[in-house]
Amino acid sequence: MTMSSLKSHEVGNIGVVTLTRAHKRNALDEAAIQEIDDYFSNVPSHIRVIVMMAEGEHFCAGLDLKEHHDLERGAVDFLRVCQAWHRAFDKIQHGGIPVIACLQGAVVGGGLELASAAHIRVADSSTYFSLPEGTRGIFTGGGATVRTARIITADRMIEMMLTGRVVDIEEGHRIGLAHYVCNTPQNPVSAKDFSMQLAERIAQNAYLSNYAIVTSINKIADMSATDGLFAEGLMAAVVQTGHDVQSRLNEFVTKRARKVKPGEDGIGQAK
Ligand code: 1HE
Repeated sequence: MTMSSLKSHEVGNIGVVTLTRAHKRNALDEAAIQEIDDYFSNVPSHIRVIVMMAEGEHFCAGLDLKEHHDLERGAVDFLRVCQAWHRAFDKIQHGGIPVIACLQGAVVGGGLELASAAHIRVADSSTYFSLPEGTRGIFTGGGATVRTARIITADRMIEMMLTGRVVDIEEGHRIGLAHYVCNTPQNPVSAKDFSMQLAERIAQNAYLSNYAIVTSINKIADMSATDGLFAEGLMAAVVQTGHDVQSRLNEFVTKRARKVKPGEDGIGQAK
């Protein structure tokens, strides 16, 4: 499917959605946010994992500053913009399907908010991060205060926003903005290939386990400990009755399952 800022295709049971406004560094205007919302609202039922990538040298330059400038939005207009971003990115984070963001170049402002909604971030070595809102006279509005702060801590986010500095890939990896770094001497595979390999691997997990992982852990983090433990038990009870649990356990019992040992996880050097 091709829209004005997005295109999508499928590789087996993996959905690939690509930002296609590279000439504007994949800046997100109102149409792009609506297209992201549309894609994640209508994921076909056979899709098990989604890889979100971007054309060009930069993943995403954040809010479309030209549109924002030209529209001269008032407070309520911009509140509505933020709510549209929140709706779209909530569908990424809480849609029940694992989403891998494949990053390169600038992942800045709203681009970092978009990446923060994904469950796994795989970065090319060219990737860098920034929250330059302060220097533009605006504030984050696409969920960074909730999602990015949870990843890097509120303390680090405040420092990044006050200075507007660029966080390079080494620091970004260390503080959790990227889970994996690709295209390095240790991990020469491209971020796109690595993302697809991870997607194939994750697609082999039990569907219900993946659903529980991507929907319940973030929700439980918002709950009290008492509510969280209860919700965890309920979620586990549902997952445990999934149709392929017995066959997976049988693989272990009959010594056919892969053992959990260092060097045998098949993930390689990108961690
Ligand atoms: C844009 C945008 C944009 C590029 N909105 N048009 N985000 C920022 O503050 C980042 C602003 N962008 C940049 O710092 C640079 O463009 C990049 C480092 C990302 C890339 O640099 P470069 O040299 O490769 O490209 P360029 O020449 O700066 O830009 C190419 C074109 O993309 C150019 O348009 P053209 O018509 O002159 O060719 C740029 O104007 C356009 N472009 N970035 C609109 N962001 C819900 S609140 C979220 C708040 C935020 O996201 S704040 C962060 C905003």
